[in-house]
Amino acid sequence: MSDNRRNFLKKSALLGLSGLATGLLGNEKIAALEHVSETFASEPGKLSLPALPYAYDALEPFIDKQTMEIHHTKHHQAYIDKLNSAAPGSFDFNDDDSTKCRKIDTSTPPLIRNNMGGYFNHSLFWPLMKPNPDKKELKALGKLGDAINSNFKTFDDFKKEFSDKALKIFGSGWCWLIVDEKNALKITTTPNQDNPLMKIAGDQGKPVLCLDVWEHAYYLKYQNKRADYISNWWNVVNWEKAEELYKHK
Ligand code: MN3
Repeated sequence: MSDNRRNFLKKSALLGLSGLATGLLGNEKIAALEHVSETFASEPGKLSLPALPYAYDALEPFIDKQTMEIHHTKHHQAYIDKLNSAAPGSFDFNDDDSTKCRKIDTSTPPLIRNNMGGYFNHSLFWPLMKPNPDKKELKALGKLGDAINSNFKTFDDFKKEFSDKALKIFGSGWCWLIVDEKNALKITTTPNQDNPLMKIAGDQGKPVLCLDVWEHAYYLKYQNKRADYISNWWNVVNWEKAEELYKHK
């Protein structure tokens, strides 16, 4: 079928439906229904896609525009849609996001565990990156910088350990810098969309920095070269945001 023909049929169907609805309900009620559907979209407690704090092409050339756009509007959105469609009662939408993660244990249904992780991890990942055109802020300074130096000897030692662990994740997962219960910094990894707040995590703690090493995060630009993606990602880390997360640990 040609595009013109398809569009014509689509328009006809829409006109037919709205005409039928107008006939049955009148224009005022149609407007009221539209209002209801808007209300549903922003229903309190339901999750919505956080805006990206920069343009899709802002992290070029290290992370490409197409990857950012698909990653944000398709992958991140899909986790949110699946979570919002979870059966009523299976999930408390009124908890804050960290608490939602902290409640996840071995008895949590996979739909909740995977999609809550997907929603939370990406919501954290976006603001932990930013364009750094002047290359002035490519390492942690302040309190986090001091803590990294005392926990890992030097910033380069930290970077090497983080990169190595991210590279070695088998399949899909995330690499994290966390503050553990003893107030120490630790680098850890989680499979799939798990995160260190969850009860099921091997190393539990509060995230300070995270890196998505699912292939969808880099494959369009880097194909199988995960190591190149990781080494380029250091150019777009938002250390101010990491410092903020560390101070509010
Ligand atoms: Mn991802």
